[in-house]
Amino acid sequence: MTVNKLQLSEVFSQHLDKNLLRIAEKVQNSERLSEEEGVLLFEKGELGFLGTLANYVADNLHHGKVYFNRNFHIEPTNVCVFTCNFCSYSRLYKQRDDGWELGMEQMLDIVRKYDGQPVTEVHIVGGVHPKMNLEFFCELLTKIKQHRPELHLKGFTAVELDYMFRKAKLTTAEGMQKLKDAGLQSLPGGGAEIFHPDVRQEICADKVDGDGWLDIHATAHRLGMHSNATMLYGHIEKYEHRIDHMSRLRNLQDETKGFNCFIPLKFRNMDNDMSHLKEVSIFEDLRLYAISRIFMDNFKNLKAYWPMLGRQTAQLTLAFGVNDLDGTIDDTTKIYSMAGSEEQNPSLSTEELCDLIHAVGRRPVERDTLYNEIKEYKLDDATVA
Ligand code: V47
Ligand code: SF4
Repeated sequence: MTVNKLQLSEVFSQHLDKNLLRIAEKVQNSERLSEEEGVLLFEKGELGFLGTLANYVADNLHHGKVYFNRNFHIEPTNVCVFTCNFCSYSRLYKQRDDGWELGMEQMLDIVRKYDGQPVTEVHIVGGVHPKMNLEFFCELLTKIKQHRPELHLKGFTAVELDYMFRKAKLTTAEGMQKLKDAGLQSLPGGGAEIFHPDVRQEICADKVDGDGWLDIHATAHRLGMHSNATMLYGHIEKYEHRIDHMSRLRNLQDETKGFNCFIPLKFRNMDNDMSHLKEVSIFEDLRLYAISRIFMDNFKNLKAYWPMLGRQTAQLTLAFGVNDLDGTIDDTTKIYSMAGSEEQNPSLSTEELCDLIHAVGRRPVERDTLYNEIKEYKLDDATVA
């Protein structure tokens, strides 16, 4: 017997939980999901169902385009005054012989290494060193801008900024303005972890709290800067905490429209104080990316950070709502290799990134930090520099 389309949709709607069906209708009508609906998706949404909805949202927004940028990182130090339990990267000041502390010239040498190469962004992020202060970083930004004015300077998590501003005895707005005047253009999304105090208290009690993180980003947005937002998932948090986190970001985005993208970061368990926790499965990663795409309706871009997920899982996320793979990186970050990622020396050429995206039927597009399109790479492009 042949089953016509009408019968199939009837079968489908009988099989689906009524509330999930209602969510699918809301997504189709571009209606915002409530926090309860977000939690329900985590509790009951099957992978295929979530993927279909997330793809629907992403395709409407991006028409198969997947963004990447050409960037490199500077990690000034891994010495840190804080003691986040999930961190495999940091060393306390008294153990600094076991870590690294780059001087001004060493960091400028990293910038000079890219002279003549078509990178558009430097991402500066590291531990919170008690002796690297606001003045030091303003000097660094000024010198990078003098050397290469067109390079976009994205730097410093809200955790680093909170410490820098407090030490300089400045308000957030005053401190941010100083960095902006020195050349800082946007903020990365790190330090957000999970905002809810019940979880934050257990995993990173001593650094800026959720409200403080949001306030720093709101201040940057009000000064005309853009920023990213992350969420560290897959440790002790519950579904409710994930949705609470996303909801707070969604609310701030309604107010300021200053976030460029949302980046879920998977907890990796090597060599840290939470190593006893198992990492979540790739299946759960994909569900989370899909739900993020469905729930975060005012975030245009959803990024899978491939050095943390591994390039194959990152490629899979492209079928679950992701439209951005970050950048070429060129082996300039250690945060995830030290936490046990399969990417021990993360670096992808533009050609490799484009191949990875083409292989799943998507359209690779190079972007700048603010998501202005630079170039689409077609399958038959002979050379990709
Ligand atoms: O805040 C630390 C995370 C973040 C672990 O904005 C860990 O474009 C997993 O935020 N397992 C810093 N995650 C990095 C970051 C980032 C990365 C890439 C792009 C952007 C962007 C921002 O790394 C920290 C923390 O959430 N992290 N340790 C770990 N063991
Ligand atoms: Fe320091 Fe950041 Fe590591 Fe926390 S996650 S210990 S703030 S480097």
